[in-house]
Amino acid sequence: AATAAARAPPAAASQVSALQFALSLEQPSHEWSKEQLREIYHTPLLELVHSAQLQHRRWHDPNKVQLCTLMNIKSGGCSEDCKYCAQSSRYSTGVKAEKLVNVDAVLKEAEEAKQNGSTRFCLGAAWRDMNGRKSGLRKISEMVTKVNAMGLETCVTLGMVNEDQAKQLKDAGLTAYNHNIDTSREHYPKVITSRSYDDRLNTIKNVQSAGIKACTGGILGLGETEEDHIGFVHTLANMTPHPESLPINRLVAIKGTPMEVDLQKEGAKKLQFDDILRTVATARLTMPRAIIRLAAGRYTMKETEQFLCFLAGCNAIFTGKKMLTTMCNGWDEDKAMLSKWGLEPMQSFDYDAEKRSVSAADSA
Ligand code: SAM
Ligand code: DTB
Ligand code: SF4
Ligand code: FES
Repeated sequence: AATAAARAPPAAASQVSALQFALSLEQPSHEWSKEQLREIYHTPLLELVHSAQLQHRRWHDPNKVQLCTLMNIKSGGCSEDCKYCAQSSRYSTGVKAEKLVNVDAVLKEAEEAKQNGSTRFCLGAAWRDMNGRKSGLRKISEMVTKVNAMGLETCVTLGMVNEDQAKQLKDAGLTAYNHNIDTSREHYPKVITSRSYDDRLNTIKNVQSAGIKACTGGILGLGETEEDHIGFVHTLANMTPHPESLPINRLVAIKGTPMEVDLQKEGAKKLQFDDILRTVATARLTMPRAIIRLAAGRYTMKETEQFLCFLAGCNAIFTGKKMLTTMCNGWDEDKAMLSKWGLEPMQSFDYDAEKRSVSAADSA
C-alpha cells in the first residue's frame, strides 16, 4: 500500500496538465473551459509565474516593453454610471465636463510623447457612444491620421461604436480601439447598469470586424472574487481573435464614486497583489500573443510589484504626465526603471502579433 501511495500522482497533477496544455499550444486556443482556467489560476504561485514567463518567451521578445501615452481629449460629463469612474456626470468627483480638444493640442502632446520614447498614443473620450457625434468622429479621424503620420501607433477609446463608425476610424488609419469588459459577466451588473456586458462585446466585435485591433481588458479591485478573475479571463480568452492588447487596471478609488464608498464597507473584498499576479499570468498563458498592459493604478505599485508583473507576462505600460484623470508614472522614472532592468522600448509597428510564430520564437 505504501508503494502504491508513493506512486500515486501528486495532488497537483491536473493543474500541471492545464498548464502543459497552454504551454504546448502552437496556435492560440479560443476554447478554454472555466475548469482549465481555474486550474491554471490556482497553480502554486511560483510555478504559475514561472510557466507564464516560459510562455512569454515562446511568443515575445522577453526584453521588450511597449510604451504608450494617454491623452484625455474629452474630459468628464459622461452619461454612464460606471461606479468607479471619475468622469461620470452622476457623481461629484470634482472632474469638470469639457469639450473635445482641438487637433493641434493633440499633435503637440503626441510630439512630446514621441520625443520621450512612447510608440503608441491613445486618445480617450468620456462618452457613452458615438451616436450623433458625426463632427466629433471626423475631428478624431483627423487626429488619428495625423498622429499616425508622425510614426506613432494610434488608439482611441470613445465608448460604444457601430460598424460604420468603426469603419471610419479604420479608414483614418487607427491601429487599436480600447473598449473593456471590465470584469466577469457575473460581477458586471454590480458595477455598471447603463450598458450591458453584451453591449460591450458587440462594440468589440464591430471594431474587430472593421479590421482594427481590439485593446480589451478590465479593472481589478472592484470588490470581485477570485472566481470573477477567472470569469474575466475566460471571456477574453474565448474571443476570436484574442484582444491584441489587454489592459489590466488596478482600481484607483475615486472620492465621490459609489465604488469608493462600497470598498469602505465592512466585509468588502480587498484586492491582494497576488490576485493581480495570478490574473496576469493566467492571461499570458491563455492569450500568448496579447500585449498585456499595466494600466491605471500602476503608480500605486512598488517597483518590485511591477517587476513581478513583467515576470508574469506584462509587456506594456502607460507612461507620461497623466492617465485620463488619475496619476501616471512619468517618462523619466519609467526610463530609469526599465534601463536598470535591461528592458528596451518596443518600436512602433515592429510588433506584428499575427506574424509571430512559435517555431520562430522556439528556434531563437
Ligand atoms: N468612456 C469610454 C469607455 O468607458 O469605454 C473610455 C474611457 S474609460 C475611462 C476606459 C477604462 O478605464 C474603463 O473601462 C476602465 O476599465 C478604466 N478605468 C476607468 N476609471 C478607472 C479607475 N478609477 N481605476 C482604474 N481603472 C479605471
Ligand atoms: C484602459 O483600460 N486603461 C486606460 C485606457 N484603457 C484608456 C485608462 C485608464 C484610466 C483610469 C482612470 C482615470 O485616469 O481617470
Ligand atoms: Fe463614461 Fe467610460 Fe467613465 Fe464609464 S468608464 S463613466 S463610459 S468615461
Ligand atoms: Fe491604447 Fe489600450 S488604451 S492601447
